[in-house]
Amino acid sequence: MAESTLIPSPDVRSSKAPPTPNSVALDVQRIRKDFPILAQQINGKPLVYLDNAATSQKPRQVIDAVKQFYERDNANVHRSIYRLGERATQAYESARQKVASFIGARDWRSIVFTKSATEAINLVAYAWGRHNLGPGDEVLITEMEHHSNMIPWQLLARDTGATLRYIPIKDDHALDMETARKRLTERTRLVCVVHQSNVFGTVNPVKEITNLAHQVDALMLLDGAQSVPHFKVDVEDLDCDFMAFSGHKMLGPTGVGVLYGKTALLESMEPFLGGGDMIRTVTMEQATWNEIPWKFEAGTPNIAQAIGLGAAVDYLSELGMDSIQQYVNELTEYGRLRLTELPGLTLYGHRPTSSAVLPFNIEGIHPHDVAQVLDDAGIAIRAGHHCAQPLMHRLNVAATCRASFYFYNTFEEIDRLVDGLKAARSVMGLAG
Ligand code: 7TS
Repeated sequence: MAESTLIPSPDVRSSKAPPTPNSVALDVQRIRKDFPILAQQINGKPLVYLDNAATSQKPRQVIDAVKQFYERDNANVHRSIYRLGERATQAYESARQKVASFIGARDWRSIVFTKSATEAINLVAYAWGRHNLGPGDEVLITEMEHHSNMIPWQLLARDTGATLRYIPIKDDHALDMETARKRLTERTRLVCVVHQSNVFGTVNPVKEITNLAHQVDALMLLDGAQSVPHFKVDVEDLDCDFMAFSGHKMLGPTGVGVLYGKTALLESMEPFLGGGDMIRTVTMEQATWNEIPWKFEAGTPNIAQAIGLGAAVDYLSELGMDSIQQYVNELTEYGRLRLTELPGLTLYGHRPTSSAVLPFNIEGIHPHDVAQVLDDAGIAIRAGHHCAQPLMHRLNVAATCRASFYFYNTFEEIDRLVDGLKAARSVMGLAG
């Protein structure tokens, strides 16, 4: 690691004093009471959950919405004339409208429920990519992508003969926009970019990239898996053609994700999966398709999970995305400041545009050992390649530790993390 070409984030030791805890309008102690899981002890110590980039915890309001659906309204959707069926359909479709308005989509028909961000991206790769791309066409992605926004394009290139190209990152871990401009040509048909990196927390200049993509008539797909939970994302303002995200990273249940797509595009696309509900008429030989978005929702959807996601959106909206963003920014900045107290610690990431995630390594300790020692202290962080192996390769490391925050985390929990890391150094016999 000593030979890594990485540059650590700019010196934060000289930055101003830590922010006053809870300096924005979030009553975090009250908020924490909504999250039953946070009240537990691990190994005799209060749980400190700092793996929010992997999945968020769920407030009682979301758990109750799912429970209430199963206890009161459970029936299949879009097919039953009886009351329960009507209530289930109404609740499912109302969740869709909540999601549409949460991301600034004018038309609820733009919202396709999938099982995850991963499935949403694959939907585009199959239902658009395999019918529109061939040899000579290019898909442009970045070196910063999660495997979910990389493997579907590798498979698409393999199956269609299209070429997959990359926007590299610079040594300061920001996207190399100069190269991006050069690689956007008339051959580029689709550009797929992570809005906020799950490894760095970097927020990429996606509006600028969308403009560049549209100048060469390429479509723009945003991976919003980390951004949508953390700040106000407005698809109309960004003008992206597609956006994928997951419910479970934004307080919702697992098993539900979203594909946003411009309606004209979705209408022009072939179906992804075939089955019930996605058809209009069927004969023994052929079929015609349902209207969007149901054309892309074959079979019984994840009804309870979508309803839970609707409750999650209500919860986030009530707190306010701007307050959430500001509080998490302050937590991240405080974490960054505190982490640099530790000798031998390298922080990765492009500081001015990153938040919510702190990736780091401590010289002389394997990331998995760090995570193990922290777990003994009740602190959950991630250690590994974060489903971004090419990025790890670029950083010249096999893995990193990663602490990732959400609005229910506290400044005291960051202090616990730092104490845990000091303990890890001492367990490993490192001086200082
Ligand atoms: N895109 C990004 C940027 C992600 O961070 C993730 C998951 C995905 C796509 C895929 O989401 P899924 O819900 O379909 O799995 N990220 C992580 C992570 O950082 N640790 O565990 C999962």
